[in-house]
Amino acid sequence: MKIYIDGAFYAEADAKISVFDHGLLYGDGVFEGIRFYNGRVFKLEEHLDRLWDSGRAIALTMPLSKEKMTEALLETIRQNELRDGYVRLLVTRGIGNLGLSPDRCKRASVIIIAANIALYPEELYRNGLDVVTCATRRVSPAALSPAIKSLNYLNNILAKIEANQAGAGEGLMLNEQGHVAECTGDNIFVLKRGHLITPPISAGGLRGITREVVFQIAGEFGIKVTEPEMTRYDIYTADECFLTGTAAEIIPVVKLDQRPIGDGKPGPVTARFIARFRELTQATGTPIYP
Ligand code: PXG
Repeated sequence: MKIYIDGAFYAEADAKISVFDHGLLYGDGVFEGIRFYNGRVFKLEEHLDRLWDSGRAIALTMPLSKEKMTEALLETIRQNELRDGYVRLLVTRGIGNLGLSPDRCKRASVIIIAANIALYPEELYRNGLDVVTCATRRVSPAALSPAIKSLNYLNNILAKIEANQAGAGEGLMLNEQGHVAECTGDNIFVLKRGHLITPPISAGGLRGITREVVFQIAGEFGIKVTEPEMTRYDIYTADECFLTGTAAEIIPVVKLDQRPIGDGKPGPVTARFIARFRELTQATGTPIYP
């Protein structure tokens, strides 16, 4: 595997960063998880736009232009001779001292890792996921906006530990008011009486790029989507439910807190969204090998 760090490629064993990097010392940095399919990067511009927004929100100056970042990312995939996989793109605050002020960090560092993704097992797409509600609340937007895709994922990790301990596939996270925010690494949708609902971003979720694709597909299908404040009741009483994320793509949910959703099997509308999503990932995106 060849890993990009600040303009050069390194073998896995040599791909190292300083222990004084504030990405490590404080989780001070931003990132994106991006997929490529069939020789094309899916929704690359959208991911870079979000990365830039995350950077601006934490007052981090990007060390590369979007054009240079695009070229670095495509070249990393080419160096690894991959056509299908996952890219982790990180921008850390860079090397500083042991104080938490970023003033001493002269230059942000860019790390790009391209790999074959460990996909969720295919049977989960056929059988659906069990989800449990986590006691850990999504961090308040008044403290740290959950719209920032930062290297600080402890809030999500603590919730993920709860989901793992419960033997569930994902954990549902509520905000401080008890409204549904999102799952630990995915957005959530439910279908009720033919309409889709998903929590508004203001409830404390990430503006997921897969979520945006679901809005687009819903438009094609003529299915109405709204973003009301949601509670667990809306999920318990739904006809269908699914999660969206770059890693998970679109994955059916069949249980929340041991209550079967709908008939307890992945729903037919969910299946149509999964099929259309797969068409889009196979046929659209930025070509890697011109
Ligand atoms: N919410 C959160 C908190 C996320 O981290 C999503 C929603 C979905 O967004 P996209 O843009 O991917 O549709 C994410 C992103 C993993 C993993 O390994 C998942 C994400 C990030 C990092 C790792 O499962 N999901």
